[in-house]
Amino acid sequence: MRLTTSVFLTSGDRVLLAMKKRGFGAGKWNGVGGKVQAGENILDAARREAKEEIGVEVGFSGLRQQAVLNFEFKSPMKSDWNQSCHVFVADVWRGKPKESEEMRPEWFPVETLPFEQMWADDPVWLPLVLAGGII
Ligand code: 8WT
Repeated sequence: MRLTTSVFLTSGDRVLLAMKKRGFGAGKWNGVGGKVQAGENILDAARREAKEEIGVEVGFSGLRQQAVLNFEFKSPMKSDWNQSCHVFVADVWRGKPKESEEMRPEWFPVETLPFEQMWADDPVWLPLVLAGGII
């Protein structure tokens, strides 16, 4: 199964989500992240995607891994979408989140997340992760 990462920056009671502007998941608010490349470890992938997608540098020590989520598509035609997604939360980073060609970042209060414009699975696990839970 494909390895992916998802990183959520938090600041007090707010979380940074990013609107995916194109490709897989376009039109949804998401963490930043994506596919782990060949020869790359998961932490390096998480840091690379944060830099590429919103221009922030997250140190290794700032990234807390809080979930591993296995997304399995039941349709054989979509089995290449299956992914093992490693979820990180970071409250320390360098730089101001900025828009890229792929992502438009925005802060949301953790109590009012825009679930109607997010993946259907997010309400199941994201509040638990943002409350500090390990999944
Ligand atoms: C999610 C990123 C995803 N769910 N919550 C995702 N964040 C249902 S498949 C799926 N990518 N892919």
